[in-house]
Amino acid sequence: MSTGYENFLLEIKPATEFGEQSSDDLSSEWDTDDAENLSKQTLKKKVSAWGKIRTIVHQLTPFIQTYKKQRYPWVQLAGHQGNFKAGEKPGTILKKFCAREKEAFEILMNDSLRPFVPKYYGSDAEDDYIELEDLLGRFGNPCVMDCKIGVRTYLEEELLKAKEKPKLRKDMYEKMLQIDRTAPTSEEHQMRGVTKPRYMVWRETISTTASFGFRIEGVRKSDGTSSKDFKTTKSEPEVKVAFKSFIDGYEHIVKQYLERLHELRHALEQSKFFSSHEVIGSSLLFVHDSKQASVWMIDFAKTIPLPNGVPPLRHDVPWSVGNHEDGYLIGLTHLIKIFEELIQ
Ligand code: I3P
Repeated sequence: MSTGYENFLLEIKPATEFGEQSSDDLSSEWDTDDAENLSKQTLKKKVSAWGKIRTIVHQLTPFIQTYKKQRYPWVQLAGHQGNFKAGEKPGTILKKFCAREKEAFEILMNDSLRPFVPKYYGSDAEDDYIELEDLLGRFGNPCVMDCKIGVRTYLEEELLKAKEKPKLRKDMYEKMLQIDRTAPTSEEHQMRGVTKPRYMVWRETISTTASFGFRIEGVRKSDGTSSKDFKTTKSEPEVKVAFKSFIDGYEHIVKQYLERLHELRHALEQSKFFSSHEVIGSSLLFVHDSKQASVWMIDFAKTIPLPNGVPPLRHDVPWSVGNHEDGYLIGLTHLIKIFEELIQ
């Protein structure tokens, strides 16, 4: 695919997630404190204005609107390009700058995990973007699958922040409703909002995150069709159906995926980066065409060094507040098991 994996990622988000916002950047409208200060009428006006923008952008740019990290849909409406754009050098992409991700890549370039992450070429002078290898460049009409790894998808610090100053996310409440109208508590229904950790934990339990340590975020097949309809894919048979569909017609390359996953596990065991970082919200990107298959670790915006005094992480033990464990290896072990069973 000549356009790079940013386009794949742009495509796979469903329209229903268009209202996604960052708690850091955009949630003030939904903060309890702020909401209290607004009259009901003002709040109603704001919501309906938002709804209109959402509709317009949805009609004009149905794919770009739903990009994973896109938290400024009106910015898209104004022509901004979202989190990714084509790199200036061939074979590269530019990803919206995130200091944590930049720091992670800087360390990863000198770590045993280097062959398992996109090459990092630095950031621009203004720190607007980081430049990364386009992982799809070497594939012809690739099939791509994004699996978010770990038993947990929020940082311990997010949890702490939410406890100290709970913020209500209306967008997350609405996303919850779209999947299960009975999921919010009566109090949440009343407030028409949920906190981010509450939503994230709920998402973990309705999918395979909490049980298997990974979940499928999106799949794109070589015929160009894509789906992100995996939020409630929870049982092993359901995961296998999705994986089978992903490799349908390419069964001969599954062995390559397995080899790569075993190599990754070995590299993780050697990695100083891995033992010293809480890896949250990071994905494994599976890419294959008719000749080759490979897997990379991507998305390090929520990968952070352990605080002083916390012992190196094992990544294969349960999380409890304070131990910073993320269950990354629990997820990898399950993925390997499922691919092994698919070969059989
Ligand atoms: C989103 C998903 C993202 C998360 C985002 C959520 O939920 O969990 O990982 O971003 O939070 O809305 P969903 O997949 O159900 O749409 P981060 O990982 O960056 O926290 P956000 O809306 O605050 O960006």
